[in-house]
Amino acid sequence: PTTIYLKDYTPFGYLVDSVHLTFDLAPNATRVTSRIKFRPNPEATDRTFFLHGEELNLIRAAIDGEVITPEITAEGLTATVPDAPFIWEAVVEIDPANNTALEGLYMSNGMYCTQCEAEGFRKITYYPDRPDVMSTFTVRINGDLPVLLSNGNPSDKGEGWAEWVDPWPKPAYLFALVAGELIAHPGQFTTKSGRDVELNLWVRPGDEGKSAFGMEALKKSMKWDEDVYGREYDLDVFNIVAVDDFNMGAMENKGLNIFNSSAVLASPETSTDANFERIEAIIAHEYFHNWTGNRITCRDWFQLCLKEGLTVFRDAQFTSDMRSAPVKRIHDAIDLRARQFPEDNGPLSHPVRPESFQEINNFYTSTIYEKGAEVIGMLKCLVGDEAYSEALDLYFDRHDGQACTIEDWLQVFEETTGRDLSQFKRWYNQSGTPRVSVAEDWADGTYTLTLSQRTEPTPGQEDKQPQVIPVAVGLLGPNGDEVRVTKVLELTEAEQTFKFTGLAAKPVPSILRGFSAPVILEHDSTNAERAFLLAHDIDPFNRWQAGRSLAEDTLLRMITEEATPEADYLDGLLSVLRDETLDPAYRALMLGLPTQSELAAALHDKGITPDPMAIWRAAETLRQATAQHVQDLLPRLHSETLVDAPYQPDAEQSGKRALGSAALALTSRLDGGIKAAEEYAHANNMTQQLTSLSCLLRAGKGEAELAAFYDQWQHDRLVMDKWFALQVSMAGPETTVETASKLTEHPDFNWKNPNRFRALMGSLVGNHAGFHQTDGAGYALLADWLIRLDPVNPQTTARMCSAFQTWKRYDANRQALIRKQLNRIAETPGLSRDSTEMVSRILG
Ligand code: DPP
Ligand code: ZN
Repeated sequence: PTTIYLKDYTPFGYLVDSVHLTFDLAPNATRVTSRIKFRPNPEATDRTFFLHGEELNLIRAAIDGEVITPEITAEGLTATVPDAPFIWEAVVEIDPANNTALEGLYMSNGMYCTQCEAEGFRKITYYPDRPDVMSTFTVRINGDLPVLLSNGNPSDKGEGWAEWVDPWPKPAYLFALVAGELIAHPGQFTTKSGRDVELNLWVRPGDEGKSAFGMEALKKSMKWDEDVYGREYDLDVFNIVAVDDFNMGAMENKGLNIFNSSAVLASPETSTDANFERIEAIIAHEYFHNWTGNRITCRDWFQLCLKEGLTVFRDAQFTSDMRSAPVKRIHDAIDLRARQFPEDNGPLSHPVRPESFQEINNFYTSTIYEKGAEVIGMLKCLVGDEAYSEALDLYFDRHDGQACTIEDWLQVFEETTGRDLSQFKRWYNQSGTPRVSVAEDWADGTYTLTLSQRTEPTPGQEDKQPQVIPVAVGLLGPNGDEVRVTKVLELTEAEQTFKFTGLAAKPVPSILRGFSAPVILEHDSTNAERAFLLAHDIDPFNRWQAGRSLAEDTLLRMITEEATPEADYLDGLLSVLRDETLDPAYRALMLGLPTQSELAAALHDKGITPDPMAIWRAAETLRQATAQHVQDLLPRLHSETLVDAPYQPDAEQSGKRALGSAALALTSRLDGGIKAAEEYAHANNMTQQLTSLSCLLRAGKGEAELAAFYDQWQHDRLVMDKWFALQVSMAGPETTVETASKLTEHPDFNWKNPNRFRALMGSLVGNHAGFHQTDGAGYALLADWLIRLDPVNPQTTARMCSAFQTWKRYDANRQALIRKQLNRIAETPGLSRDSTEMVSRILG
């Protein structure tokens, strides 16, 4: 496979003035007729006329009306064209019904739909399929289906056809088409300048009851983007369509967002509180792309974080505003550590702006999205809120309608603040998670904090330079009062010293408040200090972090020294749980433990080879000890968290349910699942149903409930995904692989559906001790299925290969077993470019 480099970027030799497309829909032979106005690009020197095109059957091609015979390869075509404006016409035939890769135009349950990001448009017609080529589109759809949708505004329609005009120039990756039997949930929004926008959320018959929440989330997003960023919507209509077979979460196509049905359909009976929150965030995310992504897009795919990092940052701000900011921040930190840190510290490590790739689909990663968002958070922290707003205004003003780079982005900040961001730019270029270590000194009323930073080498980057790290620090006095309020220390050197003078007593520092930078903090503080912060820190993030660090410390000691659970942790937790002034959602988060995979990473960092079974046992023991320690409080937690009102998926109710669920999980460890069975019997929403069922399964019970759940929900694909996932997640280490393997034989295991595949295989990987079963059966099962899925859907396969990215942490036996599976995948004849790249990077 060829490697593409950022440094090789050159503009395309031609500009596109307009695109006209006609689709004659037929499942196995859809005809796409294109008429495209090109003219030479004065900014380009290379005039090669190459159009991308893959898996297309070219019927006819013409330039200025004259039929031509272009030179065709598997990647596209080359033709000789005039050195003046000209009209390109082509007719191609494609086969949506057999498009199982779900890229380009494909079919899902009888519905036609598209996914063009990153490079799917080239499977629809011949085109310069690159984000810096932007054009207006006119689309005519001929098809015998009631609903025919494309981007932009509807311009005309009749029996069996519809025409759409998108007046905003866009790259081809934002093209979309949907045709099917769909039902609209309508809505309306008036923009701040008085433009009326017709909103529709389209679902398949049967899903009508699941569209109201998404519609409300859309309206809230539209309003929020006006209020906070001054961004108004720019078309007469905004359509969202739910599709069952989809590789990603959702897609921001101009005026026609297409969503994985799991990321938009919601009802109290079928969706959990977590589902509702995620849906609200994804609707916002895709809507926000209209400005950060669509109006201002990326020059090339190396700049993907330009739109994704910024849009994730914006959707996180939105969720913080709609719900609880501290809870959102903690969720994001948990998520970053669980998904991005392993990526950044393993063989798949890459910069937020990569410099090369083979398959861009492999770079829709947590690094580009979530670390990309963290980088923006740090920038905002360093320049301040006001300067951030000013810079964003300038960005929107200056770059509207353009395809931009990270340099353009940083430039607006440099201009508005006068700050030199050349060192800050290392956050975009340097991969790996910086580690910040802390040394303290106390003398004569002066507290001295010495911070040092280092980043381990990552593939292709041996030497790391110091980065600008904003470290938010506050100091607490001996009685728990804050003696120095939060201050952002700018760590720019490898080692730097900060002094706090005039203190009456040695303070306790609260470092990296609000998780002010995506780094690993190495601070050898004592558990007494952590317990002190857990009791007194006024920074909600660090208060939670203190509990988390205590939990991690005690778990690591239990694993390596056969220690018993620390009293500091158990007592601290008990006081937090007792404190009814604290948000229930926050208290629920306090009850969380580091994931077993994170503990494996922490052991590996200490030079200890992690034993997944020992980690599992320690986590179980600590859970059991916690249950016993807080036993007397459990009845109160249950009654305090009862929701005596109709179900609402808002922060308040879901916070109560989260704490109630955590309490139920502990109770089930003491009563063997009696209370969980009662709750299951009375459950009237999916959160409750799923929580109580998982408690039962964890207690080794729940067989009857599991069967009843199946009977109740077998008609609902999204709930069935939960049914598959739950069994594998809740299985004990010895039965995980067996359970997963048996479920692959279940008639409802529609493995070609990405959601179902991920529900089962993703849960297998997520069950740490189960997946890492000593004999390698978990690795083999996953590899079997990756090999099977690859020819069908390379994108989903390649992404799941990352399950093996942490393989070098484990013992020689497991390493050998994993390597064997990686080699087996690598040697599969005809393995996709996607999976080939992933496996070879993981093998290193
Ligand atoms: N659909 C993906 C997202 O919104 C890719 N753009 O992040
Ligand atoms: Zn996005």
